[in-house]
Formats: sequence, structure tokens, C-alpha cells
Amino acid sequence: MAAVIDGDVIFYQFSRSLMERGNFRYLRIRTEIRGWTLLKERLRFPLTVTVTLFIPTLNEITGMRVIMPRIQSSWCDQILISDGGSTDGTVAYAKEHGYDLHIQSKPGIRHAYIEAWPLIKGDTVITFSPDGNCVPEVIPDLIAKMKEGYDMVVGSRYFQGAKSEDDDLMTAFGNWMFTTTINLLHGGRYTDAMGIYRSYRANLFRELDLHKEESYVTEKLLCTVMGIEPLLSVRAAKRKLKIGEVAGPEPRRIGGDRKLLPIRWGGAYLLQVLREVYYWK
Ligand SMILES: Nc1nc2c(ncn2[C@@H]2O[C@H](COP(=O)(O)OP(=O)(O)OP(=O)(O)O)[C@@H](O)[C@H]2O)c(=O)[nH]1
Ligand SMILES: [Mg+2]
Repeated sequence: MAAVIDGDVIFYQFSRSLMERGNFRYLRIRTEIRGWTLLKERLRFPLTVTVTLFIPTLNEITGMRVIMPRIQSSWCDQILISDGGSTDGTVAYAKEHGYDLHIQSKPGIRHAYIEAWPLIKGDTVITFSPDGNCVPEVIPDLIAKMKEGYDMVVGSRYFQGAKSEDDDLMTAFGNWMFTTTINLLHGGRYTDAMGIYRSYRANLFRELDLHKEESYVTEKLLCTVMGIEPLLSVRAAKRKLKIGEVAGPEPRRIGGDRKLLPIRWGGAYLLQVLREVYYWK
């Protein structure tokens, strides 16, 4: 703060104050120069966030039975399951527990997101895998960090001492290689750009055009249907959004089968990450 006074006229004054309006807290910067006042509002922090826990499932009943009871109801306002055609009782479990439920009509993980996104009620979404790979107790850390005004907070498997017990040589290398490539090509500062476990403003999905078919054309070359996380990481970095990370250690999968197709998805993701250098500004 500084004030330069020449006679009665304030020559220059600068002050900062915290303001609350609606659900947001702002840092207000007021600069007065020769009687002219300039007001700037900076750094918007949400005071509260409403949270949807979004869970894509494909035959995950074993993990669901162990993991879902560890999720405290006070942590989120909505639990939304998007199921890809499970035949092992996952859907019955979701109904029994009163979760919101969508059954996919098109196959492939990204359609689980695209189709169910309109059902999200929270302003903040946490994407979560119930297969044992996501530690439920990290949810409050993700929410607390979102309240500091972040657009996205990644539950990183490689941050602040966190480790993945689920990685094999190929996935460990793939996650490192993609994260490094995304940081170098698109200006990210991620330690984990590939994981599902993260929270973000729900409307980022449309702001970053993740709902559009044209965003995923590279999957056609490898005859697969890819996920949305790598593209979300790329475009959030390209837009220079406020991105944070918390430690999200990854335990082993509990039961069920791995759905990841490392070669096909790896190829499609690599082409997608490279294409983004010139496509989508
Ligand atoms: N609705 C739906 N869910 C899917 C589909 N493919 C995978 N999932 C679910 O998405 C969640 C996250 O899967 P991932 O953790 O990315 O994949 P994974 O098969 O566990 O492989 P790794 O964790 O890398 O070992 C799990 O609950 C899967 O059951 C799909 O096509 N549709
Ligand atoms: Mg998994």
C-alpha cells in the first residue's frame, strides 16, 4: 500500500481487499492515480463447491463392494454411475444404493462421459474409478484444493511421494512419456497427465470441446474408442487454466479385469497429443 499526497490531492494510492459476492470471494485491487480510480478484481475463490462424484463402470462389482462404503456421504452432493453394460451386478448395486445411473448406449469409455455429462448436478466433478485404483480418502483433499480457486486438481500418482502399485513397466513408461510430452508440447506442469482421478469445474468439459466427435478422430486410425483424460490435460494446459495437484497414490486393482488397451490407446493418444500442436486453439 502506498499513498503519495501533494497538498490535499492523493497522487497515487494502492489498496487490496477481500470481497464476497454470491458464492465467490474476490481479491479487489484498487489503484487511485490523481483522483482517477481503477478497480480490478482478481483471483476468484469459490466459497462452497457442489460436488458430483462421477464413476464409469464396466463389471466392477468386486471393487464397488469394497470401495463404495468408504465414500462418506458428506463428501459429495451426487454420485453418478455411468455403466457400459455390466453383467456382474454393478448396475443392481448402484440402484440398491440410490446412486444416479446412466446406461451407455454407445460403447467405449469416452461415451460413458459424453452421454452422462448432462446429468451432472454439481459445479465440480470428481472422476473416480471404483476398481481399487483410487483411494477414496483423497476426495476431501481434491475438494479442499478446488476451493482455493483451481480449475482442475489432479490426484497424481507421482506427486509428493505418491506411487502407483498398479503400474507395470509399460504403463509406468507410458504415463511418464505422455506426461513429459504434454508438458513439453503444450506447456503443462503435470506430474501425471493421464489418470482418471481428478476434480475439475464440470463446465470445462464443454469449454474444452471434450464432447465433440472431431476431438477424437485419431482413434479411428487405431480402431478403438479412447478416454478423455489426456485431451483434458492437453487443452487445460493450452488454455493456461489454474491447475493443481494433490498426491493420489494408486493401489492395485481389486478384482475385475483391466479395460486398458495399451497399444491401441497409446497410439491414438500419441497422435491426438501431436495433432493438438496445430489443432484447436
Ligand atoms: N461405462 C464404462 N466404463 C468403463 C469402460 N471402460 C472402462 N470403464 C471403467 O472405467 C473405470 C476406469 O478404468 P481404468 O482404471 O481407466 O482402466 P482399467 O481397466 O482399470 O486399467 P488400469 O487402471 O490402467 O489398470 C473403471 O471403473 C472401468 O470399469 C467403458 O467402456 N464404459
Ligand atoms: Mg483402473
